Amino acid sequence: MSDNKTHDTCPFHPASAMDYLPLPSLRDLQLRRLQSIVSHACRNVRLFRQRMEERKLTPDHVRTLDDLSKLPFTVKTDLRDEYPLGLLAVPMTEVVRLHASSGTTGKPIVVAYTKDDIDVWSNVMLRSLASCGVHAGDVVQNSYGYGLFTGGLGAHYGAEALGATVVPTSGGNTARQIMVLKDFGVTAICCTPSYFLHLIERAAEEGIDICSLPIRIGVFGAEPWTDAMRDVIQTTTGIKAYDIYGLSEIIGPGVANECAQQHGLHVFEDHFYPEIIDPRTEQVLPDGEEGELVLTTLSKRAMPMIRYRTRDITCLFAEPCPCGRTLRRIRRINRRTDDMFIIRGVNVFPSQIETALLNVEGTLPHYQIILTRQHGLDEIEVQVEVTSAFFGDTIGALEKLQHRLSKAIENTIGIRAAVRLVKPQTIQRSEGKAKRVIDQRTL
Ligand code: DLL
Repeated sequence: MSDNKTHDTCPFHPASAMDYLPLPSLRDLQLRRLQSIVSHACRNVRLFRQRMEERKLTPDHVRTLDDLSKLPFTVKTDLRDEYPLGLLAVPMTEVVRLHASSGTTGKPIVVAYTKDDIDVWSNVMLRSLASCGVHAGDVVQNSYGYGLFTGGLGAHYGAEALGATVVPTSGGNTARQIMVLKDFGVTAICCTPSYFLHLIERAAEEGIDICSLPIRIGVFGAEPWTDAMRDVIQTTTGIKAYDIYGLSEIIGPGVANECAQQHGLHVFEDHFYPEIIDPRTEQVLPDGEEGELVLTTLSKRAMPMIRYRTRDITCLFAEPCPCGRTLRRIRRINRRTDDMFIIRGVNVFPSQIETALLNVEGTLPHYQIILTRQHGLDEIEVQVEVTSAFFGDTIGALEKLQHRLSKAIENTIGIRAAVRLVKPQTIQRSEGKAKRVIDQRTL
């Protein structure tokens, strides 16, 4: 990493005190909030009340945090079925904001916030940014999309609450983003990791070396990205790249965030209670075991989510973090139960391919996976950009690289993939979440 930038400790923000709450107080707070939110949801959300009645449960059955495991799950299709606002738990007069997440198919899901919910969101976003080392006086370029997507406004309110200066560039208009990055004294940026890679590339084309700019922090999320991708970003720009996680159904960004250790994301457990379940048996798994993350909102009033199945795969680290936060951490999320594809009977996640590709010298972090079916047989082609230096090399050298990549993928996923090396800038760039897999198989 470049040593042009200082990554020193930053002033402590009082709101971050909740990150260090002694465990007995935290568990006590969680239980009180859980009991209150379950009563609220039971009183005001028909679907939840019905499901509780079917199980012969009342809010009084929640006497300990472990009792949470008796409660019914909520899933994404519940939000679709109740479109737009069937899960609303307060009168519309108390709703100050709606967001929506489009997903890949069909109707969007709509989420609602009261004024207090917006304050909770700003609080967890403030704490997220603070745990990445952002502080008052920082200039934050916010390139998450503003609009129905939660990224833009979520990061905006958090950065303002922290006392930082926000530059609300939103997504897109890359030339203007680069101008802002260069001219406005930007010290931190919020965007998807794939869009930041695009910014790095475009800046380089304009002869701008990000290492020489004051920017020192990136707060990247909304899509999976690997440690290999983090290494690329940190070494080419000298910034520290932090992972931020969240989802619209729970609040937006700010459900969990990395600290300076960059080893797992602390869940803001005073507001979101995490469980890990086996997605098949739906049983709760012990800390450390991998499964599907299930989240319960402990404070959100407009649209409480009880045991929401995120489909994100991770595990909980219960051991204390050297940073001193008492909040449990989740492992970085690079898989969802629904982004796995099956090719010739083998389960594959795009992140496995990303790690294999980026460990081989000469590749760029831009790739796409194309799945086809030819004569009844599934085929996988991985298109990956290679550096101009490599591309200008001899055919022999390119063939060697292709072979090395194909081997690296085979060693990781156990099946052979066709690798197509493409010139820099060939694969379509995204301004928001990158699309890694194109499945052309007709099933
Ligand atoms: O992506 C909220 C967000 C905005 C998070 C900005 C972080 C930064 P949705 O559009 O509802 O909300 O998508 C949520 O995106 O269930 C994950 O599958 C994925 N996701 C979000 N953050 C990460 C991350 C926003 N850091 C879905 N790593 C989630 C991996 C992530 N996947």
